[in-house]
Amino acid sequence: MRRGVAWSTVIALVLLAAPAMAAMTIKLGVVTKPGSAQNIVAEKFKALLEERSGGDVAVKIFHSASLGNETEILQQIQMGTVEMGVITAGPFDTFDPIVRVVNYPFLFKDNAQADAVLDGPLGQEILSSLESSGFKGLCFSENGFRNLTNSRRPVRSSADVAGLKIRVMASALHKAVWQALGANPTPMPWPIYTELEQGVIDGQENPLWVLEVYKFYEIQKYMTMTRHVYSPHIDVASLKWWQTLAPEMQGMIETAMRDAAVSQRADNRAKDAERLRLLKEKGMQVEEKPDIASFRDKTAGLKEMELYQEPRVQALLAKMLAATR
Ligand code: EAX
Repeated sequence: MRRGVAWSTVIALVLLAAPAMAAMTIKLGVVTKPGSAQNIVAEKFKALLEERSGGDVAVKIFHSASLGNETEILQQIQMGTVEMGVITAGPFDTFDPIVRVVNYPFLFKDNAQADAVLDGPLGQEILSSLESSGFKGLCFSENGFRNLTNSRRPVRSSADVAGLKIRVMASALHKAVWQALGANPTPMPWPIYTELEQGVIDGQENPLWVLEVYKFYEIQKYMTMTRHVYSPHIDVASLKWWQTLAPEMQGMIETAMRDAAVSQRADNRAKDAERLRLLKEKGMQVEEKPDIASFRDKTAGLKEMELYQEPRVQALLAKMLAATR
């Protein structure tokens, strides 16, 4: 008898403690690990949406490449087997060349300008364009401005880049940028610690948070603050899945993702000064004032290249350049 009472109490408590059963679970993929920029967006989005939907919607985050690399996550989103993703803009350019416009070297002069353009009508043109390749583009969060690191030598001007083996994302544009700079660019999906450690590649380029979260200060002695490309994430949903949702649900998801993105961008920027301090303390030799003109000169011809020749891509690049000059 005593046992029976105890069990029913336990069952009642378990039922009370169990969260309301979600009516829908959204699978969301990011390639990077907890603590990364993508994961911070994903976790904020999850918290906001689960709370605002009163538990009707659950978000399950797949991180650390558990769904594959960024190109593979995007393929699954296209097919609708994964509903959402927070994905670096770079690898999108094999799906839609319009994305090369945001990754154009030295396009944005600072964070405020990137926000103004990407949150405005020009950013919207990119998000809308993605529908033709099966993505519902929701908004932009950020990786941030990308800087060059390498294990070989200090780099002050573009001449010092000559011959360095630099890992680049799966993006024709990023490859072209480093070719123009005289490096030997090698496309490779994330993560790349082992390849750097073993010397398969000499260097890579990414924002400051990556060097901290992935401990690249252990294996990359030199950093140059090139800020050559502003690297957003594009926060997307599967268009196929999106079209099955009621307008209220679409609105709730869209707002939660936008709020998550705005909060992550602020968080990322607020941490940069401390990260720079930490990286120096860990022994990285940092060139804070490189000869940016030498990098700009060598990449100035990119807009004339085949990469940008599709008329709608060229037209948007011209508008972007006008809006940022
Ligand atoms: O955060 O592959 C890359 O270099 C990306 O920047 C990746 O998201 C690392």
